[in-house]
Amino acid sequence: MDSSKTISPSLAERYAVLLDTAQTLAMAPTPMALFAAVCGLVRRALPGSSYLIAICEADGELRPMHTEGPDEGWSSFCRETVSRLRVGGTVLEGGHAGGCILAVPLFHRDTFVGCIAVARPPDLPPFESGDTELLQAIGRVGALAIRSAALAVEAERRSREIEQLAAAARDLSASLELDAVVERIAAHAHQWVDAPVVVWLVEGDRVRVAARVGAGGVRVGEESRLPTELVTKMSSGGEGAESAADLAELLSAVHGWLGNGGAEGVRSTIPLVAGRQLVGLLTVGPWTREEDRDAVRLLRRLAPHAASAIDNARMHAELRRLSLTDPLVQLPNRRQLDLVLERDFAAAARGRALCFILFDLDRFKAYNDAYGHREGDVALLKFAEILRTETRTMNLAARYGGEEFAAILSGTGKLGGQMHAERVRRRVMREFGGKLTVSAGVAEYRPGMRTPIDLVIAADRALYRAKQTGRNRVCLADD
Ligand code: GH3
Ligand code: MG
Ligand code: MG
Repeated sequence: MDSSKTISPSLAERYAVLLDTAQTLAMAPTPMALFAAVCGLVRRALPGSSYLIAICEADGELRPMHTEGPDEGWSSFCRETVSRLRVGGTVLEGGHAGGCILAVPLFHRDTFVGCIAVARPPDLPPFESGDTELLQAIGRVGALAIRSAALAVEAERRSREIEQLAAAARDLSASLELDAVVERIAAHAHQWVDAPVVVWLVEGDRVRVAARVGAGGVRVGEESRLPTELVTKMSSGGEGAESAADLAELLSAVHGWLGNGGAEGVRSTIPLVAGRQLVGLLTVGPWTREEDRDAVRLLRRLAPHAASAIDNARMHAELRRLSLTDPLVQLPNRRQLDLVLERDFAAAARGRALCFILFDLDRFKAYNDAYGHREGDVALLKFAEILRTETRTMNLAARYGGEEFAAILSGTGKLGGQMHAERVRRRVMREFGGKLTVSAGVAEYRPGMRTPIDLVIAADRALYRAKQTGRNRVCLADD
């Protein structure tokens, strides 16, 4: 006597289920309704406590699509049994608390589509061969519909992802400021994955923390050196960079550096490669949720957009730097001087001291005539270097134009300016051995001045006096 007879539906009922299957599947209006309908049929035919319909996804993983009843740890069940199911095997094994689980694979033609599983608690009789055959029969009838539904779900998920990706890529390309770009990358990643995020920028062989969201073992601004060889290999292009064995070495360095803070979960690092250049890294984790796996996959697809946004922002910064730098002497040019003077003049109007100095090389035309234009250029470079090293980094030394240079000393008055100009003048005497000299006019901000031009005119007048009274000297503006 088979004890299952007492709990299982009659043979006639089982056939009725099978006959109903095709019709039920044909009537399901949506993929999710279809999964629920299949599950309902299985429940009618095979009493149990929990049910699972899982789908084999494009990456070969088996994912729960629909479950009913208490969770039997279906996600890990799928991971552990997928290799057996894929080759057509039926799975019959112990479930929670002494129960048992029966799972059959679904095949459409020869393609592994997914599986149906039923869990039965210990107080019900164990599964028998008739149960397996019935489940297989339902699977055979339902496989095509389940496959189509799974494809529809997958297509919908992908189109949602494409929308998300497009929106994020648009957002990243909307800014040309590097700081804003890395902040946005971190914000998007954190929005998608429920875990700490760090954006690293690679500059030469250095890697620096550029943005961070959520708890993490590193601070923005921290940096470290990477083996140059590694960066070169990593920069070998998108796919190559991902698969390079060296990536593991790099990541373990970065991950070791991040520390784990005792947290469980997976940490993922995504290389940001623009062109053939490794421009940064994105680390997310530790993450634990199943849906974070999809989010990380999506982040990998965002990576090229993130990398090119970083690249563009850097290019923009470089162009801006070039447009503000004199190409011959590599000092800030007149344009940058005007910007800084505007800013410092406003601060001076609020009470901060400000000194402006104009330098003009003496009889430079004659110097050119005597030594040639090329030697003249060398002299300009040398003077620029003297001015640069004599000027503190908080101040500004600039090429004003031709053989004229300027210094803006913020927080300094006329006497401080005079000392600075004198130091420069004496060094020129020393380093050029008297063959070239410089004159300077020094002016400080006065409350009557209305615009920066007033300050420049005052310095120019002082310079004119230096020229008139013999050159190779520093003159102060009249009060
Ligand atoms: P002063 O003492 O009155 O300033 O005499 P000066 O000869 O220096 O003044 P002037 O304004 O007559 O001549 C400036 C010279 O600077 C003329 C110009 O050829 C030269 N000069 C300007 N820019 C450059 C440059 O980029 N390279 C070189 N080699 N010479 C330059
Ligand atoms: Mg001049
Ligand atoms: Mg001159």
